Amino acid sequence: MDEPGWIYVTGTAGAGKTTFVREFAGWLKSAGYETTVVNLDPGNEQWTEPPDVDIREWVRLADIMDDYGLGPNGAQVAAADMIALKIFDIKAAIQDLRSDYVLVDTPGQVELFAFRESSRAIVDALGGDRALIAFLYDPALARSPSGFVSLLMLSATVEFRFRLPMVPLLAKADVLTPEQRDEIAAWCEMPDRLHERITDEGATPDLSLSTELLRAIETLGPVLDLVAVSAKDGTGLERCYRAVQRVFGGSEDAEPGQNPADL
Ligand SMILES: Nc1nc2c(ncn2[C@@H]2O[C@H](COP(=O)(O)OP(=O)(O)OP(=O)(O)O)[C@@H](O)[C@H]2O)c(=O)[nH]1
Ligand SMILES: [Mg+2]
Repeated sequence: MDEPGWIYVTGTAGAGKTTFVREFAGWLKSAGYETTVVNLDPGNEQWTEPPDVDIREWVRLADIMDDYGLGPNGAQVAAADMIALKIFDIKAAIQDLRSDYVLVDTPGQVELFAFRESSRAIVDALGGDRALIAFLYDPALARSPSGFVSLLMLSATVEFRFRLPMVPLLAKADVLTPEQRDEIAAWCEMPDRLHERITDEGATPDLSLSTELLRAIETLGPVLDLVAVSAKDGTGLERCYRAVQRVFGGSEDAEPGQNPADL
């Protein structure tokens, strides 16, 4: 059997990761792909539909907080190390399900996930060969120029840490007006426009910071093919699928036996 395509869904707290995983999994399944949903967040108690493989069977945040007297962030750090120790059991449970795609929901605190060495080990052990990161841009941040730049930098940091290809997604696109979506799209294509809007927001105390950040944006921004998605109304899921397929190097078309109308 071919290695499945592993999609690790990350983004800042509340960006819409869990909801996106559920909706995109539904879309993939209706397009005819065997899809496994994995919850890698030991603190996620909010699944309306249980994931296929749930880290909480092995490691639970609430138990770690009780057992070690830790707060939620300290417990997430401890949990990442505990998950790494169980990773081969978790991988076996996922492999038993034999799927085309594995959608992985990751902990809300992206910086904890991205900056722990054990997270890198977990991703490498699970599916390092055919894997990508779907990074969700929270619209509440992405709609302001400085928020957008902060997310650009954060997503670059995550990509740099995991060394995996990235599919950037503008989440909850339904909460943005068409004008806001157009403006964000323009920032992706025209760094000068973003430069102007950042300057309008005022200079940073250290002027070289603005200059250097803007130089980085000129490098990162134009290659940003940000796909607007909404888990609420299903917008952009097909474009998201095509972006995923481009990374995995497969055909963007439906595979034999699939109903193209579903794509
Ligand atoms: N309007 C709208 N709301 C959404 C969408 N996706 C998620 N939400 C809402 O955003 C909130 C956070 O969604 P989650 O899916 O729990 O976000 P998350 O990134 O998994 O959150 P953490 O794991 O706690 O970091 C919830 O109230 C969702 O109902 C969307 O596409 N549109
Ligand atoms: Mg979540």
